[in-house]
Amino acid sequence: MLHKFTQWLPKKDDGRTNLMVENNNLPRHIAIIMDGNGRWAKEKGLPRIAGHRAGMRTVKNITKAANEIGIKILTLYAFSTENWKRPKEEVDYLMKLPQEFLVTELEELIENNVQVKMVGEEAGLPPYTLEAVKTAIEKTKENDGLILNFALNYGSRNEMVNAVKQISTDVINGDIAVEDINEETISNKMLTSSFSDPDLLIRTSGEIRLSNFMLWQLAYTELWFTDVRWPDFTREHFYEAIRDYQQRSRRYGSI
Ligand code: V07
Repeated sequence: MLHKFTQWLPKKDDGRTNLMVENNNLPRHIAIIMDGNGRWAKEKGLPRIAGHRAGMRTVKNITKAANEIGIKILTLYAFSTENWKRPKEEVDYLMKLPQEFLVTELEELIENNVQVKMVGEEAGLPPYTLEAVKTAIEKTKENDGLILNFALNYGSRNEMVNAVKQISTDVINGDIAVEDINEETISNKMLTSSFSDPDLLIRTSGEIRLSNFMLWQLAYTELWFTDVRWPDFTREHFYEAIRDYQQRSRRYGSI
């Protein structure tokens, strides 16, 4: 099953491009909602899972592109807490992708000094999925290059509910006073507490919404939307988004 549809994979990215980005004012943390895999497949008369497979090649290409220009953190929304509602066959296929991705890519990620991380609920993931991700995290934990952070079984409201529960418990235990709760208290209880907030959010495939992704963390993030389906998203599109970010003036709500 996993080796079908290879003729439809996006091209391997050889790194050659005319379009470049300047390395001043680079976004430190880029988050991506990788939408449009199913739609891409449907438009080609292929099953949805062929789109997911093609999307995995884009993950590889964009990770490489991000690493080469010196992005520090790349967070990819791979599976949301809402995605469990999809047909069982599709969910089963998706849950095999982390393992498949890592079998083929982990060695190169290690060579390229990439650190793999994950944000999301571990509970609910199949053991083989979680084990693959944990192995990758463990094997790349000494690396200090690009952080490749997969949002897997992630939902932002659920993350906030858990933060409220934890802070409430801290209050009851007398570890913090209610008056002392501030934005930092909350940020520290988020699954993303070890990362800076995203500077740039990219969403592919035309939908202009956040879909329960990093709602707290995106407060001041620059947003960039494109109609391009994730499997068709190239290094050129990625650099275009970054150049657009670079020419925006960021004000953080002030003038
Ligand atoms: C998934 C391929 C990309 C398009 C979006 C949906 C389908 C890579 C991973 C992955 C996750 C964790 C990890 C290594 C790789 C992945 C899922 C779906 C569930 F440690 N792509 N990809 N995981 N798609």
